[in-house]
Amino acid sequence: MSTRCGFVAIVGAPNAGKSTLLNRMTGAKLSIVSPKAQTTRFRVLGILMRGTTQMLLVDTPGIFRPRRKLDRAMVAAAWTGAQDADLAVLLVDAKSGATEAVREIVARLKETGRRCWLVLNKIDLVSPAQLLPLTASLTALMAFEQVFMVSASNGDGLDGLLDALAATLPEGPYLFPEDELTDLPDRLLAAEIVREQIFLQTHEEVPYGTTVETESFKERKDGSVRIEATIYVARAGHKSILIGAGGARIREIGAKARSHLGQLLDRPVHLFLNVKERAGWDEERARLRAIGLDDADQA
Ligand SMILES: Nc1nc2c(ncn2[C@@H]2O[C@H](COP(=O)(O)OP(=O)(O)OP(=O)(O)O)[C@@H](O)[C@H]2O)c(=O)[nH]1
Ligand SMILES: [Mg+2]
Repeated sequence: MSTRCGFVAIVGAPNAGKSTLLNRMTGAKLSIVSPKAQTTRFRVLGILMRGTTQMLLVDTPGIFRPRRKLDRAMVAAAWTGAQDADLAVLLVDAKSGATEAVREIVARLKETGRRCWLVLNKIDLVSPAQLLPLTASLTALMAFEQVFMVSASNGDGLDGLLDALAATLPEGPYLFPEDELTDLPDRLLAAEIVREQIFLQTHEEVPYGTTVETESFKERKDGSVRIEATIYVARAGHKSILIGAGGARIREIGAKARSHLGQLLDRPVHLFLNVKERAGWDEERARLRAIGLDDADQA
């Protein structure tokens, strides 16, 4: 029996719902999600079996005009994801529509000459009458092979999308064991879950000026795991906001992240967070490497 296997990169503007889509399609929490733009910072692989097809779904950082080294590495990681894939899926927030940011991405996708499908997301937020003109304005810019309309949050339209993806990927052997979900190491997952809480619980510049690194991850004899993580902040002011009055904010970040990680790792978690001020971390190679942005992404 012949099998199929291939990479599908999910690309788009920040906040389009790419990570929500990856999680929904794989049925697992692999990539963190928040209502804020620029949540995802590196490529996240989700492995999904559908019949005799192994789909390798790649969530990528939102594409925007980068300023900092961190931003440049994020955007470069997104384009590398698209470049390395058999197929790119451009995810567009149907509510925001064909914004300038989306148009710029389409122009660049067109230049790459990659196979590309258009997927309109968040259709639960718009009236069906708005979808046709939006599709028309985007397909006028580029010849997408196929167009789908979905809601990553409630799952509408995803079955059709998954069936079509499974059928279009090239024939070939599976590249990963069939029961594998991702290649994301637990240490990185732990840091990401802490960062997700920072994105959910702090505002303005604070989440963008923050990175999280797992310092130690130790399995204990009683079956629990002890995790120590450092939160680097770019400014002293951010440190006091993160810690909060009497340590209330950092306690809440730790409590939510610990409970979430306990579910994901399926065992009790002891989580210790340490906040350190480190001006310029977002320009430091070592910090970027620690979150999986390799040198190739730092052009
Ligand atoms: N109503 C609705 N909200 C959605 C849908 N998909 C995603 N969202 C919400 O949109 C916001 C952004 O979702 P993410 O999945 O983090 O978006 P992203 O494209 O990964 O964003 P970046 O990583 O910042 O590029 C979150 O608040 C999601 O809950 C959808 O289909 N419908
Ligand atoms: Mg994301």
